[in-house]
Amino acid sequence: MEELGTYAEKTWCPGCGNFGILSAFKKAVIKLEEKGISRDKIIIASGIGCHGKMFDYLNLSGFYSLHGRDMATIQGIKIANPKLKVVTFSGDGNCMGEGLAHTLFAAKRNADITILMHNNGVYALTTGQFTPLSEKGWKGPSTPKGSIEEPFNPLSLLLEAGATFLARAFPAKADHFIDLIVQAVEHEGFSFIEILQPAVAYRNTWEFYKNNTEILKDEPKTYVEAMKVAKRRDKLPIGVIYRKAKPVYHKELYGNFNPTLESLSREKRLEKIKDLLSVK
Ligand SMILES: Cc1ncc(C[n+]2csc(CCOP(=O)(O)OP(=O)(O)O)c2C)c(N)n1
Ligand code: SF4
Ligand SMILES: [Mg+2]
Repeated sequence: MEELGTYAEKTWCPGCGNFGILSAFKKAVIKLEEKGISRDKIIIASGIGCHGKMFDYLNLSGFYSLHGRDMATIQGIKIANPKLKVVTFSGDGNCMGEGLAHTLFAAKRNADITILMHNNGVYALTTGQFTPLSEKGWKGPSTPKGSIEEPFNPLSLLLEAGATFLARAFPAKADHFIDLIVQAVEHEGFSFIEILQPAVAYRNTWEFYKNNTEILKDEPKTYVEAMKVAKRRDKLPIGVIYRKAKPVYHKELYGNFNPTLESLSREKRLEKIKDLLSVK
């Protein structure tokens, strides 16, 4: 566990839900290793925000991306070397605001990536503006009279877009959460976990989620059932909400080819280019 951490000082607020996400992810990496996925094959990325500090605190290879561009970054890494498992830590603003188009298109094409979305319902690092996931009426510095917009529902939105693995997690239910991360990374295709993450400084939701979440007893079997569960609001279901086997983007694109491991020599590339350009 310890060797998965780094020297970087943790600058999250005491009590922040991100601590639980960091600890769960480290434990999930160890479980994945026990299942044969070694840590050098797990590549991480992040967007910009409080969630992005996950990148500083994990001793894993990857790419600290731009705000909203981490979904594109890990898709690029995956198609360059399909042998790798690629995971991004994405904020709700990052994933559903600035980066929404990347997120939706990754789901549409069933890119074989994992998005762990820290849903704190706020642009936390930039001090508390509303995001596309803040509830109507939520008051912050940019919405002093309350947000006048309805939020997106990330799970129903991504289900509609074509996601093949969708789950919701609450870090206080640590073992349950770790198991969901393992399943999401193992899944072949687009996997997404909405993590209910209290941001104590701006939106302290610990008590609310403790009282208003429940572990799903039965995983929905169909798209219609999953949509119903994704839209539930009385109690927020946590667990796997949808899972489906479907061909993945990189295999549809070039079968089992691996551009990194099977790259051609310069001479062979030039030969191919000449061949392509020659008039037949
Ligand atoms: C292109 C671009 N736009 C805006 C910003 C400023 N910015 C940095 S972090 C952030 C908010 C992040 O919110 P979220 O993704 O929800 O992450 P959190 O801090 O809540 O974890 C913004 C708007 C930026 N860095 N880059
Ligand atoms: S501002 Fe919110 S998300 Fe950021 S470290 Fe503090 S509690 Fe955590
Ligand atoms: Mg946020």
